[in-house]
Amino acid sequence: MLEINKDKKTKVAVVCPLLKNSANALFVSDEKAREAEAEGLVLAMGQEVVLLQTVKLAGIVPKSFFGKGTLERLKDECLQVDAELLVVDMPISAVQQRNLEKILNLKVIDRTAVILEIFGQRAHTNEGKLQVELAHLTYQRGRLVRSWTHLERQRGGGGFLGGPGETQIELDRRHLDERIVKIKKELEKVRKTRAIQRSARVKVPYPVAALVGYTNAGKSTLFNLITHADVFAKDMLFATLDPTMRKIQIDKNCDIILSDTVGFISNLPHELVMAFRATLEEVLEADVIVHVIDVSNPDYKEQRLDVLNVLHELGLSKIEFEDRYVEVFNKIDLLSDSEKKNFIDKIGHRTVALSALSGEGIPDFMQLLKAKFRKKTKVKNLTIPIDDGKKLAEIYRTAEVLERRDDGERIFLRIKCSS
Ligand SMILES: Nc1nc2c(ncn2[C@@H]2O[C@H](COP(=O)(O)OP(=O)(O)O)[C@@H](O)[C@H]2O)c(=O)[nH]1
Ligand SMILES: [Mg+2]
Repeated sequence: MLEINKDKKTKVAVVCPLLKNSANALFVSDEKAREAEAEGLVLAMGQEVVLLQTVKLAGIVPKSFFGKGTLERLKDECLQVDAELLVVDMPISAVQQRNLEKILNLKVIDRTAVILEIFGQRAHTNEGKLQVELAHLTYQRGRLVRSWTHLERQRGGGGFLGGPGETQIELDRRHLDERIVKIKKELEKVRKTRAIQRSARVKVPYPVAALVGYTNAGKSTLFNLITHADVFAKDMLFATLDPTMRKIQIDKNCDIILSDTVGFISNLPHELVMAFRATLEEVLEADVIVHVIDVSNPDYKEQRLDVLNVLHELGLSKIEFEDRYVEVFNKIDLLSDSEKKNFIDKIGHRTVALSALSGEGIPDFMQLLKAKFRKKTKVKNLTIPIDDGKKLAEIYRTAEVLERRDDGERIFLRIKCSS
């Protein structure tokens, strides 16, 4: 795991390598969108971006990933902005990482490590945590294979890079393998008992709306805008437990929890797919799923379908979609008037176009949420002791009281509340 100081943000330089003549080196079709995503990942990790650039490469240098010229320039630029960490937005080998760190005199991590860090910070459930740990161990294990130095040494290349000897690597590998086996067993167990665990889990006492969508779609911006605008967010019942969950009042007598989630990531390294899906399992438990789409991203259509496919694969049925799903076309402030009209025209009973930055369309979004949750309200009969003022106050705050009478000992209530 990365050693990150919780009180102070780490200054991060982000480099997106772009390989010439290699189609699959492109994660997304647009350089700017890719940079934005790489930046978004570092922000999601809770750190600060001080340098962000795309570097075009003719090829990868086996020893140090980048060539000499690029490295000299990078070193200079990192120094100028006081960078403390370099993120390479592509997988790099352990050897390349070690050499880059030496040359640049900076800690260096790759894209996979960044994503692992985010998942590690955000995994809540047992299964999620185990999946992330498994992915982490697999990643570490892969990085023990020093194929390049090994070859160099066989060829008489010197082995000047240092690092652990082969015996140490064998030991480390065995140790990792043992832990991997152990975690896989635990995962099996967790999966078997998952149904039981779910029902036993402390239920959040309010209905939940979960934000999903690609990294950089604007989920956190929307989350912050809505939860800060609302005075009821201030008593942040769950803020201490989890900063990605906040209570908001969307209507009189209707409090809900809004939950920000780990974003979808383009070209997710395959060893992280299971860990990511485990984090999404929680989303499926939400009462309403809010899919945030960045319509200014040239890939937004593919991304949208991607999210829908994964939600379906995870078990969200088409029928459920009707009342549990809301689609938000975000960043309409970046569109031309005619483009914008296109989205406004599509607004329906489960879609809304807005800008989380300018606030345009936010009232429509709140209306839509309200409508989704209104459907979920139920009428219930309750009886409470007449001297339980606290409970009574709570009921009045969270529900609509339709009828009230008492017999001197008990209060009988007929209320309308969210399920
Ligand atoms: N122009 C514009 N930028 C936005 C809007 N919403 C979010 N952003 C920007 O998009 C970037 C990613 O937003 P963020 O909320 O972190 O995305 P997340 O990864 O989905 O949580 C940030 O730089 C935001 O300022 C919007 O409506 N319009
Ligand atoms: Mg976010």
